[in-house]
Amino acid sequence: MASQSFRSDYPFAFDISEAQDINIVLEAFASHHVCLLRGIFKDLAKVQLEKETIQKLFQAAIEKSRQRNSEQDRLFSIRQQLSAPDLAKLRGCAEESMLNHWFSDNLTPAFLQVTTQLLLGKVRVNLSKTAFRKKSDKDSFLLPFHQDARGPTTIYPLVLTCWIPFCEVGRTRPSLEVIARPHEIVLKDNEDANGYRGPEDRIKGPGDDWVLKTFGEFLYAPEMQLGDCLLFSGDVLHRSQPLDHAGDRISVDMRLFSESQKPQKFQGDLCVDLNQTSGHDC
Ligand SMILES: O=C(O)CCC(=O)C(=O)O
Repeated sequence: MASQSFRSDYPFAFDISEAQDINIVLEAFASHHVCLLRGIFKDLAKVQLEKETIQKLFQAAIEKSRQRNSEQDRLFSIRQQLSAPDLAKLRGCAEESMLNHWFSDNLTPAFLQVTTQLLLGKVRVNLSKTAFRKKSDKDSFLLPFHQDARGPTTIYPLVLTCWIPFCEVGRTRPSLEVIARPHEIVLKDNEDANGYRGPEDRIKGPGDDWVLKTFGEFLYAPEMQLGDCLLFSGDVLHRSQPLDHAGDRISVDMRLFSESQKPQKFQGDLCVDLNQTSGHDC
């Protein structure tokens, strides 16, 4: 049985390192649309040792992804006409396939099981949407409340965000704050509260004051460390924890989706299978 986390004030927190039964996690996700999973790596000591390498891999992959994106803007009009192999060449990136190996080698079977069940299919990761955040990256370090994607009307999400800190967060380094409340009473499609135009309006967002006033009682700012992740569906309002004098923080946010339900907007992005070894275009 997945054991309830030591933080009993987070009704959505679970240690899955030795999980036999993930139903309890799935039930919590169905009601909160967010789960804090602890023990997501098979061998924490190994991950601790590899941290620096992983960070470099991510940084290189993200840098290449940014270059590809500006190239992509330029090529946008002709992109539709490119064949799949040409697109693959345009996007080929050794770091991304190495990261792909790394995730499949290091994540626990329980993590794969939870994500597979939530997405109702084989899990793919959109690496083009992944970010590795550091304080020195001033433009994107602390984000206000926003949603990553509009959720569908069922309880099952098309896109899951998987947020993994590579250091302790929540006290001196900013954690991720989430509004954990049932889907049907979170902002609806096209709702225009406080000028919020939708998920694309990421930086403007609905306004932190408005979110806190409206949903403040559901705000959680979990303390997390290496080996934990926050998994949530696209409709969940979240922001970087606004800590005073926040220290450097390294974290990764990945977008997971089901092979059988690829979101249109991921078309052409570089995606990898969570439990296979080669990268492909979406
Ligand atoms: O890492 C953070 O502080 C914010 C990440 C985030 O909210 C996002 O990328 O959607």
